[in-house]
Amino acid sequence: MMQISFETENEPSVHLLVPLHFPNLYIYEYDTIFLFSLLFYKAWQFFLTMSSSSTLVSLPSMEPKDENTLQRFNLNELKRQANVPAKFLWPKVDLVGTEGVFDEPLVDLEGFIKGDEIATANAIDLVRAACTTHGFFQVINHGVHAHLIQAAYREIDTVFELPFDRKLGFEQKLGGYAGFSSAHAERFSTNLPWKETFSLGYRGTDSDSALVDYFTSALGHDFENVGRVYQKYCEKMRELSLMIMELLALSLGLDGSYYRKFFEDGTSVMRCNYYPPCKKSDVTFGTGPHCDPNSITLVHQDHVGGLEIFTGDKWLAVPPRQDVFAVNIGDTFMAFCNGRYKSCVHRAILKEEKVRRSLVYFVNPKEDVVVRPPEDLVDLDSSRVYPDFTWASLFDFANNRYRAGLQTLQDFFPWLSSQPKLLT
Ligand SMILES: O=C(O)CCC(=O)C(=O)O
Repeated sequence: MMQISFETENEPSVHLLVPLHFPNLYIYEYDTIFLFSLLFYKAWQFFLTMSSSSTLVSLPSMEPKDENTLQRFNLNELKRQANVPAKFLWPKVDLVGTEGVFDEPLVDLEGFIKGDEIATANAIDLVRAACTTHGFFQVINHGVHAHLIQAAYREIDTVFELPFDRKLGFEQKLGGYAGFSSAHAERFSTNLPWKETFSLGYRGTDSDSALVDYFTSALGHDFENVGRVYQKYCEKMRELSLMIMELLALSLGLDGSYYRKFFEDGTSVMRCNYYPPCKKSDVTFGTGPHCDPNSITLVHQDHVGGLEIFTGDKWLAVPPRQDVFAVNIGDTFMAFCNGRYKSCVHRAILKEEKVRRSLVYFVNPKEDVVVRPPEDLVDLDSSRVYPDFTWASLFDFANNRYRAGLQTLQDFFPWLSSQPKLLT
């Protein structure tokens, strides 16, 4: 289930409870007839918006505020308190409990890497089944050394352990994506995630010392080794992501090299998540339910566990394994394959007593790449599920004008059609 909020200047804020993928509508708070009329009106507005580039568009999930009016929260102090500030409380509709454990087979990459045909065919079948059902699978024997993964956790811990004021000194700026963030409170003021993050951009074509330079300029020479480790880690994530792009292409019946070309010089974002313990873990989230706007995401979670995916109308816990990477399909890949694969709905829950960490690598195409499915994936009746867009325009929307959630693409296209300069 998810909550859709409509808010315009002339209308009250109205909330509809909509099961994911919209098979039915359930309603609360307002009179049924009024709501269905409003829904019809909204659908009509949406239609008009899609057909006219001059229509003004309201952005239901948009919440950026003036940076100076937003509060900052030091979670390492707040974690000791029995209650959490109201801004961290999530609406009841989102607080659905975990209903099982995700136990689909792991995708073994060893045979694929070595060129073994049977192992590759097996991997392709697993990927196709997972991506058409929920957009999530886990890979093993991926070629990323356990020591490197452990070093990545250890090194970023030294950043999270810095005094709060020092971390605020390299806080993520509005409109930017790199730096420190506590609860994304520099951007949002409600439904805050209970976590600290440190993010950086990575482009495979940059110099071999780009991340060393980044860390030393943000934090000083004591942090050179953090830069070295993340330089190596991101290189490995890039290699792995290109391998997965190949597997995804094959699983869609395309030439294995089809998607690689869009991602070889893309700017990916590495985000390290640090989730302090939370005494109110039943009413808060580490990361709330959402789909990633980017193409695919490679996630490593530490031994504590907390990653969950939504599939078969249930939230399932993904048991942590130190030897696997989880792969989420994101909105952009969903568009790249004409909706054949689903963008994965996922979240991260908190522990009352334990710190949890995860390493998340968001894979993006080059900014000016036009996201368009290959002809082979456009059905016989020529239906395109999504119009063309550039990654730069979706990134601008999702990062600067909107709060990415469960329906980012649905809200993005009306906005895009109101921006003639951005239309491809
Ligand atoms: O921490 C996790 O396991 C997932 C985090 C996530 O989905 C995110 O940072 O967008």
